[in-house]
This record gives sequence, structure tokens and C-alpha cells, in this order.
Amino acid sequence: MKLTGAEIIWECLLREGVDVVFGYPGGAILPTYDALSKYEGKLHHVLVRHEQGATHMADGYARATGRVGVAMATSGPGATNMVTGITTAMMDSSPIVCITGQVASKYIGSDAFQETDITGITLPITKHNFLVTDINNLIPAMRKAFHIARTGRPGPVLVDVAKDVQNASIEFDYPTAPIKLPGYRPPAYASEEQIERALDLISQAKRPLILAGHGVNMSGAERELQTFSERTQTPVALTLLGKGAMPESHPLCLGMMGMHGAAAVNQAIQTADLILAFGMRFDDRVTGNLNTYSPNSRKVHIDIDASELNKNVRVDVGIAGDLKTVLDQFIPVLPGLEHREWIGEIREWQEDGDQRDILHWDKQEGKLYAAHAIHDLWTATHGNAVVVTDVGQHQMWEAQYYLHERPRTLITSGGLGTMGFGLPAAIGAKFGLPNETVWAIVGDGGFQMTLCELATAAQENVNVNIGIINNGYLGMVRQWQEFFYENRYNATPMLSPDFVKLAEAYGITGIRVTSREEIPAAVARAESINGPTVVEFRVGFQRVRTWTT
Ligand SMILES: Cc1ncc(C[n+]2csc(CCOP(=O)(O)OP(=O)(O)O)c2C)c(N)n1
Ligand SMILES: [Mg+2]
Repeated sequence: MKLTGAEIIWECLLREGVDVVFGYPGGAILPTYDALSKYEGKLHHVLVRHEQGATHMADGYARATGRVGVAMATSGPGATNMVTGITTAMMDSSPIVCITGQVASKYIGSDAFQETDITGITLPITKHNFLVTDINNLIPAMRKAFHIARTGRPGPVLVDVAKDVQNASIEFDYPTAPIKLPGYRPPAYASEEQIERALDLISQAKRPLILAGHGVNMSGAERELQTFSERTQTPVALTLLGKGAMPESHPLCLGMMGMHGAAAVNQAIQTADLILAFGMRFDDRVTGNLNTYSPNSRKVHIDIDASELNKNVRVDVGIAGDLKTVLDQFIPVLPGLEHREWIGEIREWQEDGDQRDILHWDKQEGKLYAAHAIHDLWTATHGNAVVVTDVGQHQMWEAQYYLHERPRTLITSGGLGTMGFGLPAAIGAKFGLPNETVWAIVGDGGFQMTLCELATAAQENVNVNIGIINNGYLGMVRQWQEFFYENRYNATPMLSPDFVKLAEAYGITGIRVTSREEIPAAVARAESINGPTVVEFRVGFQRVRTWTT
């Protein structure tokens, strides 16, 4: 049967298991939008309000489900509006496929209306990209895009399809053979020698520590991690994106490391004699000064991306492989160990530090603070919600005060730190996980960057709860001004609209919370409404706990 390029795009999406596409139309992608009528009922298209939102929704969907998220846009400004979302996905290894229309192939290079070289622009921010100017290349490009996005170290892939290709027709013959790409062979296993060398270090260690990152969640290695930790009695520290890799209620789970991590966890890293880094990449927010980072430890690093090994931190054993596969290789040969003294030492540091102190010392003032809001949201949701954050202090308070028991229940922009991520990513997450309670936790600043997506949430009646932590400031920046710029608050006090009225303008219920007592009822009310809800938490300004080296 002959199909147009436009129809082939949708056929390929269906064959890749895509059930929702987040997008925005325009001239160069219009043939594809026109063909959408044929696919009604098979696949849902969500009309976003800005193409950045489409990419964050695809990203949120991907992080929530482990499946590939899909965003679609037109050429030129539509495509360039995707750049921030693509970079966000790239930095956090999130598998998305972005499909953009391009001007007709004969106009490419002529500065045609809405022409931009989006494959050139996105070269450094995609795992791979394709420009399709011949309909015979369309099916291979679509199949390769999904294969590349989801295999190995996942990441964003862009397919730019010229308008004449969307209009052309060919016989639709969808290949079933597995995709082979020369030079692309994601590593899977550890060698026996690597396992033996690592086992030697594990048996000798007195103060071992596992650093668990995003890779644990992405490769689905939570059970293997827990078995490894319990068998060898090795405590586990989490990166921000590693939250959920191990239940935070588990006695061997210490919580978050790094700049906004717990002091005891960072002290454990500095004191350890063996670091086992699983699916993490020694980001500077985790290590601080590399010259003084964990100076007395031997190091074993397992990561799917060989280029991460010895990139920031030199390691004794570097294993390029899929974390779940490699941990499965270790488990049958792991010795049963005890590290009572070491664990006892860490417990003492934890008691000294009492990371939840803010909840006690300012309680008397009767004021509402962000830490209260997040802590009480954690209690009210029984720690069981999928939380999608924006970027800033509220993000770090979430990481400190909302304890996660399950993988993929914290979705946050770690690597790029993209303000404006929270609301659209939460909408995407809810599409992926319709049966989960989803909370977006956003700041007054970041929310205003993408709040146009409230209209998307309203039009689609997405059941997402939006908690705005309104401290009247670009709080995280103000905090840096306090630390390093002698309290000169240039460009950080921020006026906001009346968020309750704003929600109402979109036909969304808005709830205002000004005291701690109101939180449980507000959360219950928001969750009882089948559709989007905005809860504004009016909080006093506070500094978020920070660790400096
Ligand atoms: C797109 C973008 N622009 C600027 C920044 C720098 N930045 C990081 S946190 C922050 C303040 C965020 O303010 P708000 O959203 O109110 O959250 P709060 O820190 O107050 O909780 C800024 C401006 C950023 N991360 N992303
Ligand atoms: Mg703020």
C-alpha cells in the first residue's frame, strides 16, 4: 500500500508503541498534522502552548515510564523553541524523539521562510539527529531514532523532515529485522577480570560506600542494588537523580549526597576507603572540589557510557556496561560481609547533623516555610506521589524533605537545571502514569516561565496537582547573593500574579495556603478534584541547607 511521508511518520510512531505525542503545528509540519485525522483513536495528540513545553512533557513522560517520549514541532521558531527541552533531556539521559518539519528540500539553504538549520543547532545537544530529504530514508530514520534514543545511554534524537518528503508517497514496507548501526554497540557486560579486581577491593574495604545515581533507575537495577548493599552491608548514598534507587526508609540508605545533601553523607564519602559508583557521573554538584574529593578511597565505577569513566574522577576499576546486567554478574559471587563499626560511625554523624532541623527551630514562629510545605506534603501523600519539580530552592527542599521509596517517583532537571521544567514535565508524567498521584512542585519564578501550559492541562483535563512554593524571590539566586555578594539582591525580588485568580482564569481550582495547619486539607482537596489544581504555598524566605567544601 502506498502511503505519504506524513502517514509514514504516524505509522512508525504506532509501531514504536507511541500512544501520545506532544506538539504544536505550523506550515512545515502541516502535512503531518493533516494526516493525523486518520490516526484518531490510535494515538493521542496533545496541543501544547509552547514547543519547549512539548519537549519537557515528552521528557517527563519518558522519565516516568522508561518509554520514549515524543514531541513534534514546525520548522524555524517551532524547532528552536525545543532547544532548551532537548538539552535538558540530553543532560539527564532522557529518551525523547523530536520530530520537526523542515522547509521543502529544494529551498534548504536559501533562508526560506521559517528555515533554520535545526540539525546543525542540535548537533551537540542530541545523541543523534537526522535530516530527511528523501522519502526512501524516512522509515530508516524513524526506526533508528527510537533505537538510538532508548538503547545504551538514553538520550534525545531529532528527526527533521522536509515538507516535500511529508507530501511524497512510497510503498509502505516496514522492516522487521533488528536495527544494526555500524559503530554503535552499547556495552553490556563486565569482563571476568574487572569483576575479580572489584571483588578484591570489596573484600578488603573497611569503610565502603555505594553512590547510586540515575543509572540505577534507568536500567531498572533497584533490586540488584538492594541485594548488593544488603549482602555486603554497604551503605548507599544517592545523587539527586538517584533518589528512588533505594527506598529511603531502608536502614542502609543514607539519603542524598552533594552540595545540598546531608552533611553525614558527605562526611561518609570523604572518609570512605572504597567508593562503588553505580550509574552516576561525579557531577560537580556531587563532588565539590575534585582535589579534595574522597581522598583516601579506592574507586570502582560502573556506567553504561565508557566516556564517563575517568572523566572527572580517576578510578581503580572502570566498568562500561548496563548496570543491571553488571550487578547481576556480581551478585552470585559477592561475599557476605559486615561493617558494623563503619555503619555505627555514620549513624553518629547522622545524629549530630539532624538534617531536618529547620522543621524544629522555626516552628515556634508560626510562619510557613518551604521545608514545612514539602515535609507536610510528604506526610499527606504518604510519600507515595510522583513528584516533578522545577529548579531552585524548592527543588532542593523536595530532595531533602520528600523521601522516595520507589524508582521514577522524583522527576527533576538535574544536569541542566532548567527553570520552567516542572509544570510541563508533570503533565507529561501524568500522561505516562494515569493511575499515579502526580504533584508538580514549582517556584514562583520557574512556574512563570512555562505557566502557559496551565491551558494545556485545562484543555486536556490532566489530573495534576501544582504546588507553587511562593517565597517572593528567585530564592536560590538570592541565597547565593547572601553567601557571596553581601546581600545585594539585584534582580531577585519577584512580583507574581495572584496565583489563585490566575488558576481560576484558566478554569482551574486555586487554593491558597498560608499556615502549616491548612496543608493537609489543601492537599486532600487538590487530590479530590479530577483535573488540574493549583495550590499556592505562601512561604517565608529561608536558606536551603548547603554543604560547601
Ligand atoms: C532557565 C533558567 N534561568 C535561570 C536559572 C538560574 N536560576 C536557578 S534557580 C533560580 C531561582 C528560581 O526561583 P524560583 O523559581 O522562585 O524558585 P526558588 O529558588 O525561590 O524556590 C534561578 C534564576 C535557571 N536555573 N534556569
Ligand atoms: Mg521563589
